[in-house]
Amino acid sequence: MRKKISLIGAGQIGGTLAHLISIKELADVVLFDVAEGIAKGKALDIAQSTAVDGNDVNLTGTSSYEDTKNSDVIIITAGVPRKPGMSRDDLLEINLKIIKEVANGIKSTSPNAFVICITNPLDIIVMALQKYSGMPANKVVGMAGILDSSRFNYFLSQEFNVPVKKIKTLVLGGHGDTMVPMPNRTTINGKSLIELIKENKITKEKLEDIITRTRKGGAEIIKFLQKGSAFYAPAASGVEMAESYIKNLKKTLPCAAYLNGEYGFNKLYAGVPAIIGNKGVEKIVEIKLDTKEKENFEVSVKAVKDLLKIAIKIDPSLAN
Ligand code: A3D
Repeated sequence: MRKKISLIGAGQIGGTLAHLISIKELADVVLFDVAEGIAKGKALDIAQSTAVDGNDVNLTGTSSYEDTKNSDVIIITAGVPRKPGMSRDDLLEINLKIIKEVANGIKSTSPNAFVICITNPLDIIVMALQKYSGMPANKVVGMAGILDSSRFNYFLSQEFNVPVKKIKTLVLGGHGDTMVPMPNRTTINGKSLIELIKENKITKEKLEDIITRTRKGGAEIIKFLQKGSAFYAPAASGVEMAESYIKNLKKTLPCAAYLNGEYGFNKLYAGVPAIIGNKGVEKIVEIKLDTKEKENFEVSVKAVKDLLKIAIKIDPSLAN
């Protein structure tokens, strides 16, 4: 039987997710949105595109959680995106309310689903989603690290004029301005960035510029678009996580996962490499960080903790 993926939020990312999933024939798709017409309209449009491509999947649109029942995977983008000049954290209050509603909608209808959250501010919203829904922490993850790493990868490919496939990157930490791109773990044609600096193939300053551009990768796109934020690359990243779960690929993917002692942190979500297979997050991969990397990671996690304090002020139940 074909798998079922429900997309909560049928906006820019939700629609793109639906299209990518149908092209890959990964699963049947239910597009859910409070704006029912958008969900139904996009589902119908994409369903008609399957007849062009010959793809064998069903797509439906709805505003009833009943229709998302027994989903294998749920990807959540319900919420409000940033406007120019806004930080991800500015979305906290409104998106917390929305995520509570979503958690109530999915917990009884799809208690066994693998849930991928994309709504910002990511690390706190995924944490709230897990608490509100009571679903197991290994089945509730956030998408951010794949996107941040792919931005770092793309900028490096442009700089070195090397295909993206020849580059391996990793970005850790929270999905915010303190995210931690990892030059020590980044290789281009198998050579580490540190070696490439030594060989004068790139200056430290240029690399710093690329790291800053990666950290501000979302804002750069928002400034161009003026309305809405990035959606193609975020959707592609969400699909990679869903595919690894559905096909039990056990890929190691950077994502916002629940830490229970790993990296020295407890009861907190942060961006780390995690193995995703048919049991959800099967293992958090603990890579040995050097002093500088550890320091940067701690700064990033502190930013997540600070935002959690603000979230607890908004909703004290999140303290438990
Ligand atoms: P957008 O196109 O506005 O779509 C959001 C959709 O959510 C809209 O269609 C709304 O009608 C719908 N919605 C609002 N409230 C509810 C609700 N209670 N239940 C169901 N649906 C609801 O936004 P988007 O798709 O561009 O972005 C969605 C979210 O993803 C935003 O919070 C963005 O900030 C976030 N985002 C995260 C990343 C990460 O890397 C983590 C990247 C890009 C965007």
